[in-house]
Amino acid sequence: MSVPVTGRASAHAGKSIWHAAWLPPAAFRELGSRPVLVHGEGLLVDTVLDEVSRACARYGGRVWHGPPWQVDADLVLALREAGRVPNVAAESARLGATPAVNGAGDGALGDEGYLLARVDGVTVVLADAPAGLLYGMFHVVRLGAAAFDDELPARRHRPALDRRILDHWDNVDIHPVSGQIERGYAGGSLFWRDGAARHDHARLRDYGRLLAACGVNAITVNNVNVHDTEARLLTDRLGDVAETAQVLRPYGVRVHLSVSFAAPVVLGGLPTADPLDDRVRAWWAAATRRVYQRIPDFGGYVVKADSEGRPGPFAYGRDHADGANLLAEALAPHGGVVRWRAFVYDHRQDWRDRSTDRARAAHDHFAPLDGRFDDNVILQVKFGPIDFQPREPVSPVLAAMPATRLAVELQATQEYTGQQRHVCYLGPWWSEVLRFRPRGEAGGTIADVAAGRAGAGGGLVAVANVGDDPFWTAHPLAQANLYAFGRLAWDPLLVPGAILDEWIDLTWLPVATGDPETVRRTMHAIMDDSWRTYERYTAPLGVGFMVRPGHHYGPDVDGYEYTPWGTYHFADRDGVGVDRTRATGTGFTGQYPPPWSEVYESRERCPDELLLFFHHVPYRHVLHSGRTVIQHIYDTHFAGVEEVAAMRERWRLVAGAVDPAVHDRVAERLDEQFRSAVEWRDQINTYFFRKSGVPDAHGRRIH
Ligand code: GCW
Repeated sequence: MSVPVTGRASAHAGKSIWHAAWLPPAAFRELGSRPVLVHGEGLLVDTVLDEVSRACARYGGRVWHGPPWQVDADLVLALREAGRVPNVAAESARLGATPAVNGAGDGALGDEGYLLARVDGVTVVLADAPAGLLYGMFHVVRLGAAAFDDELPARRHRPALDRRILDHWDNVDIHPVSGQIERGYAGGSLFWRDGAARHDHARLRDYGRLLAACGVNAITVNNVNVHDTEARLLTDRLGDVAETAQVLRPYGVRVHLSVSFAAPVVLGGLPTADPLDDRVRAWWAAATRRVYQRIPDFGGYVVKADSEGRPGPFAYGRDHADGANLLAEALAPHGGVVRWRAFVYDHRQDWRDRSTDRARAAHDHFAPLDGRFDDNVILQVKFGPIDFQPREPVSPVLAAMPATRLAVELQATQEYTGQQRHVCYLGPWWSEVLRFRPRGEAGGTIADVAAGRAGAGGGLVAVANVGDDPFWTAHPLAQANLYAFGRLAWDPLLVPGAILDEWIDLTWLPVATGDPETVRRTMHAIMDDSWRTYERYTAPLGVGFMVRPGHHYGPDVDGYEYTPWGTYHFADRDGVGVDRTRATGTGFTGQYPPPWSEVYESRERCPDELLLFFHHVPYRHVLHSGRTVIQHIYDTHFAGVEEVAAMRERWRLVAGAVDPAVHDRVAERLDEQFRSAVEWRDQINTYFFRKSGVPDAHGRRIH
């Protein structure tokens, strides 16, 4: 038997119907079938109450909020500051009179934390602020029946990072090149359509709900490439931003705005946007004051400056610190931050010039500025030195600026990882990045860098992968990337396979599937290793790109080789790869601290998967795996295609066990993934066979 899983919004006849993603009504079955007590006041407490009430109406439970308090609750959600809880177990937990709770460790719960415990047969969530209660409630939902198990350990939960943000690259107008959403693969924007706000509050609210349930607490509503109409969101179109903020506020999601550095000129009519000019400073101060008048909890600005043609401080002979501090000064009185992007490089370089190296650019520009940024500046750094490739080393900027708040930027939208036509679960890749220790085993992780002191660092950001597609992410399995992003931002030490289990449990509920265990096994078999599968059939050994220029989908080995974009592989008849060593190459390895500066410098010690990122080697160079580079290329490309074929088979076997609409959508995408993987394999293998003249050791067909 299979039951379609749609959101409550399916009731909105005539409006779009969308998939419930990880919050179908049945996810609330356990909570909704019990007596629940909610104690406390506030906007987000009202959200909790609303969620619990709807669940109880559906599943036969009851909810109490305020007197008369005659209730033996199974679940108590209480704000500690609201005073005495009319439930013996919860009250003793609140007073710290319960040994299990006291054993759960000390420490304040903060604005978003909560304590979850099972006390004398009652499940208790305590928080010090309404957002904590909301996150605690979603934790109970995640646990399902286990939330009411007497074995549930008492624990305090706090996010490791305060800032957990999704940047939407959405345009208000349909841009002639980048469309409604730049690098968007899931239909139109949730916020904007064809030059105007959409006002689709039901859908937006559901989006906020999905975000809160995985821990995301902020979004940016427009593209970092700020075009003319979008620039005006800061001024005369601010009302649209305020409206979005209002819809998302009950779910604890704050709104940020991408702004143009040239705003004082294009919007304010000033002759200059020079960051040291007093008129410019006054203009930003006034504009920002107006933003906070309309949106008191506004998060802040995002700026892409002097990057890929965007305006910036260089035009006035100023540097990035001058530029960022200008906006920081305007935001500071209101508690806002400016996220200044470090994605700055020369996109008009001469491919003949082998000394210029795009990988070096962010460090060259920003590392010397460490210590010059104001406290409310966050430097937002792409996780790798190039551009969201399926494999890159971690950006050395993240180890070079101890006196600056740094945010790590990931890309959930799958620009370079299959554009939501290919299955590519990014949890394992992000986890690897977050656990990387740029100073070696004795030093901290990238997650520590993003967390800063006590979580107050720059945080974790991802470019969003959702749109108005009924499945939110077009590929239904790409929802897992959004979910995993939120969960990793909350706790970077979570294990990607366990996150996937959470997502599977919430999304593919037993009531909706004929055979939950088979569905779970199938999901894991398809998704666990899907990022590595993608890596196998695309550009090899960390060399990157080899995609079609412009739209970046599908293979084109030399597509970028003779262009100004700085993404080259330098394949010739003898070998392939980019020499980024200090000894003979661009010197990029010198931007890393030890031990990585030494490890990457050495052809022998460099990890196989990054060899061609750092070294130009002969085709017969032998990897740690024992295979030659050329044989590795052939083997992985044949293997990658076989793995996709196996995914497709597995998916066929669960037809009938999942919602037919979801099944069809995934099946159609897997067909395309298979076609595309074959194309990648054949172009890459043929290219390197023709260049090298080295035959495949196994005599397989190469064209
Ligand atoms: O990867 C590149 C994308 C651009 C994007 C840019 C950026 C928003 O191809 O579309 O522009 O990165 O991160 O600014």
